[in-house]
Amino acid sequence: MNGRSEPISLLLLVSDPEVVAFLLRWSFTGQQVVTPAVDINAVLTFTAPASWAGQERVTLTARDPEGASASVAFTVIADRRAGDFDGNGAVNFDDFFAFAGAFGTAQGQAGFDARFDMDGNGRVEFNDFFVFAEVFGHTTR
Ligand SMILES: [Ca+2]
Ligand SMILES: [Ca+2]
Repeated sequence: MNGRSEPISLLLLVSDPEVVAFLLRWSFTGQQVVTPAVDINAVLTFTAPASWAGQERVTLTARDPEGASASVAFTVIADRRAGDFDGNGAVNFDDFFAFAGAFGTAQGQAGFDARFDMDGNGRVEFNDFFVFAEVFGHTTR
């Protein structure tokens, strides 16, 4: 992410079409580095320092004037270069094979490489694969 995410229309997430978007109050929990913002058209963007690489789980809550609320959680991944393990500018099968070679390793074991531990929990496992799958196909230049 180059500082700012793709805009996300929250109208797609609102289940009550009778509620006009600008009557909803949006609030966020869980964010630390990223800054979520919702504009008057209920379009959500996340901003973060361009140098930041990582991910955060942000929960968005919409509250309507009657006090009903709904929440949705996002995982914000701030670095699209994540997953380009060989640094060739694309997240493709070569990276997948590198990832697959490290799959199942844990910190301290032979073959462990922190680059493949995409969620930073010390093990290369399915959660990391899901993160990788999300960036698969991206190009970085
Ligand atoms: Ca690559
Ligand atoms: Ca992991």
